[in-house]
Amino acid sequence: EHKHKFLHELPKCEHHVHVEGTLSPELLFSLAKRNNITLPDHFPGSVELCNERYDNFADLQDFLDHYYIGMSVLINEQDFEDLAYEYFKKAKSDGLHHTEVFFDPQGHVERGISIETVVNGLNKACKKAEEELKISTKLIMCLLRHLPVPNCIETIKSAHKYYNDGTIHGLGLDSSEKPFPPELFESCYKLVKENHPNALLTAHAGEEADPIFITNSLDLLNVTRIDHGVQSHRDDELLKRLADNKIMLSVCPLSNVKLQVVNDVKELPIRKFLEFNVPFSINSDDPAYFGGYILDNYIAIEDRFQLTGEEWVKIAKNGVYGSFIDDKRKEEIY
Ligand code: ES4
Ligand code: ZN
Repeated sequence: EHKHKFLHELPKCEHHVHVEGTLSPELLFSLAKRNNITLPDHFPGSVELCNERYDNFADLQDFLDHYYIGMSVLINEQDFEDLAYEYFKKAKSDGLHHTEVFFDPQGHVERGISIETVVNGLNKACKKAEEELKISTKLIMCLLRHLPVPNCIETIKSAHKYYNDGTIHGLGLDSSEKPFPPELFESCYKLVKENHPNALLTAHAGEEADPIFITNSLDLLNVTRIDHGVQSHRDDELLKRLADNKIMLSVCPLSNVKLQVVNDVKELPIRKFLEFNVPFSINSDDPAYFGGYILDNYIAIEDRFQLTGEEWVKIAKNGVYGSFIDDKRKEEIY
């Protein structure tokens, strides 16, 4: 049945998936109908036209322009629950054990959907997935870096109660990278760190931008993980630092191809990361838009790099070790 039985059975953890990026064209149009949403004229008008559009993103910004329109069909708590639970079922069928899910509250609050609606719906899906699918889940709130810092601060304040009651477990930073460097968000990360010292801090860095964005995210935002981080291969000192401090990179191979960060998966610095002992995990990012879920991303790496069984075990163990779960859960998974 499974051509890649070994990869399917390998215990996989996902650390980089945007729940809004799991919105398939099918679900998008069905929610548009259910919620009476009229999509703009320039938006692809069918599942087929969406899939064509998804093969032709020029870069990150071109993708994001489409993505923020797509999420406008998400209105009610039930929509968020349905969205997340569909993803959990699919990921489970790929052999996933644990997932840390990003969401963008500002992308919803700015169109009049309350953070309560978003978080309640997502949290219901998380609880159901833990009970029925026996996977573990964590929600990580991301700040949209193209929005003003005061808006980000307000978002954090509105989320304090969810950090306190354990519904939200971390802070991330996403959206357009190059014009909005990490140093802009120092006060945001400080606010979360001071109020919620156990929250996981992570940030998208070095997806399209220079490795200095990674260094500054470590130095100024105090993150303990880097999302993407593939540009780190241009700075050997940085690679040593990532290895020495066990900073895990959440790499997203199919995303990097679709957004033209690389021309082919074979250009990713996977061999260099292994050589330098930089921990990394393999992730889907926005699977409904980038042509594959977590197992497809593992398969893409295997097809290009023919890793040994030992190398795959090391990657899987690094993913478990780098997950935001307690030691008991880590042992259960591996
Ligand atoms: C994203 Cl690939 C990527 N990069 C930055 N922000 C994002 N939000 C959703 N996908
Ligand atoms: Zn991402």
